[in-house]
Amino acid sequence: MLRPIISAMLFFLAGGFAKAQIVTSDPSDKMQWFEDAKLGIFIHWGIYSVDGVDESWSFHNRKMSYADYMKQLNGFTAKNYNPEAWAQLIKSSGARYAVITTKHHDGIALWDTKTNNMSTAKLTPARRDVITPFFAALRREGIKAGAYFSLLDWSHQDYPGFLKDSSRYQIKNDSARWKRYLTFYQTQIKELSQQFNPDLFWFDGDWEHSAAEWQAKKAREMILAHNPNAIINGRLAGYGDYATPEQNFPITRPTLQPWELCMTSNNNWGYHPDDSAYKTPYELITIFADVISNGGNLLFDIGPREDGWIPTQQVHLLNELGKWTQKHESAIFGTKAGLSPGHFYGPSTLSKDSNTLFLFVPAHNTGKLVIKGLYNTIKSISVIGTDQLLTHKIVGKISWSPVPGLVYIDDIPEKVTDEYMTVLEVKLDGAIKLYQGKGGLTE
Ligand code: FHN
Repeated sequence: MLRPIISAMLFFLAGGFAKAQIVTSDPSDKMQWFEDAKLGIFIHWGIYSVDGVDESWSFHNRKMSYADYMKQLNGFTAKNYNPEAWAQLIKSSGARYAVITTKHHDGIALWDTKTNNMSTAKLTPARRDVITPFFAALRREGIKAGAYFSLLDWSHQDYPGFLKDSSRYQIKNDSARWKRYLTFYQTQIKELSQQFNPDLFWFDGDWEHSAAEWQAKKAREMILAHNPNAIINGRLAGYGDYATPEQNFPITRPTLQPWELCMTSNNNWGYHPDDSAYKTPYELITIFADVISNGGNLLFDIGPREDGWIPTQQVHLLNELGKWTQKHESAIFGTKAGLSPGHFYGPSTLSKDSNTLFLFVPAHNTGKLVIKGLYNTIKSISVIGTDQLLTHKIVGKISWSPVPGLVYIDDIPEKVTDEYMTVLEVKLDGAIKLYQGKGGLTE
């Protein structure tokens, strides 16, 4: 069976980079692991982590000169890099996949590309390809491996863009030069395919050109010719498999499924020692719950230092997240999007057979919870990770009306609440059935 072909679908998200759509004719189940994964860890690592400046954007935005930016090549050592420890940390967070920057917009490849000398292997004291050992470590841990790749390359002499508000040339005036660039980036994609066979290609930087200019269809086909199961994110100018909002939480549930929200742990993607605006574990966990409640995945970013050390605050966030995901595994993995807004004030998920509803309640909230429009009979309500059962009552059910009453769940004893988010398991008498009428008694 082939996945349906849905082409030219765009959705726009306030404040985020705008496009995503689905175009696919690949094996029908190739998205399954991704839909079940729920959590991925994003890693922005590159020479920008030497001085702790904005990844690539610092020279592009003229915050520093290109020459000074490139001096960071001399400081990228990877001397404390322990890919196995990274993979274990990722695993312990509960994440099922990881995505690492194999090349950001600055054009410095983290693998030993044969296309030019712009790599950590050729130009930095690290003198090595840092991607191979990481992918191997991830796979040993059973974690899917994703390759972030910037289509645009502000360092490449044949790429039109360089510094903000300027360009090397216009494609229409020098198509031969642009063709050389296309060959270059497509050769790099082939290298990534052949050397690493990524489970996920995570493109970025498509916004500077159209799908036709990028030859996006060809790039997609090249990847799938090598591995028909490879997943491609929604930033290949219209030729990806899923939507990728960034930083901004979609206010309305994305209609295009699956989707993935990528988000920083502080306010930067890469290592930025001057940025202490870290999310708290509570914020991270409530955001994560909100994402899965809406049927998405969270791709949560960390930015290691040039030597491979991961900032303590980021390790702390992943550890706390890990404790929570482990405790609430049944409510997260193997579930699907929960109740649509209006039925419950908060995130929720549903077991795949829809017989169990999971309700996510912010820390220390012991107050009465209400479910609206539930036709089912509740068999039991328990607090995950404890032996606590909760009682409930139905309010306002008229015997002769088909409209269900309101379900009031009795207080959660303080002693069984979770430090971050308590999760209730609500077992139903069958697949969930919801009333979505306007409130009339005979509807
Ligand atoms: O410009 C990049 C940015 O540096 C970062 O890599 C993020 C991650 O999604 N993507 C781009 C902006 O959309």
